[in-house]
Amino acid sequence: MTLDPRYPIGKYQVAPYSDAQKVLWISDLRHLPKDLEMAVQNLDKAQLDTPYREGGWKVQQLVHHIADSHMNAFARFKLGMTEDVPAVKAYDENAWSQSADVLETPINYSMTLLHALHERWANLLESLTAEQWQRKVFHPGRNAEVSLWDLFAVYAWHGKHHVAHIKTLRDQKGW
Ligand code: NI
Repeated sequence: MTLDPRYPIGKYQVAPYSDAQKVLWISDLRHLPKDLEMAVQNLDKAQLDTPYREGGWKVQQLVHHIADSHMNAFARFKLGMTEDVPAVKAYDENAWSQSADVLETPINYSMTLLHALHERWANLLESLTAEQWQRKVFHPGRNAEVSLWDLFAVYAWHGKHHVAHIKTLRDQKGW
């Protein structure tokens, strides 16, 4: 079997709502900043400027991308909680990943951001009732209404997906 280097842990999977699944995903979300911090530990500038695969983003971009993505995600959850099926905003993640803040800001700033953001986000998600998990947003990228639960499936996976990119690169390079 050939592994697609873009998907080291596979694509995200939806799962039926359950308390057990929720506890697991919230735990993944809470631990993501620490997991990411460990994945980038002791990487120097040249290593951070290495693409995780040919034609892919550099480690530097991956870290800032997770922050960009999860700031948008947090806003989507808050909108979904407080408005009736709000349209959420799509964004051009490739364009965002080419801007100066991503290319030049040391990654520890996004690490700090992610530690704070994930604490807020996990606390928000822990407060949701089973009914609130079924609240919906309109996702223009999918042209469909998506429940907060199904949205969560994406983000519980998303951080681990990018951490796996970094870990795979380190394994391949022997770093
Ligand atoms: Ni991503």
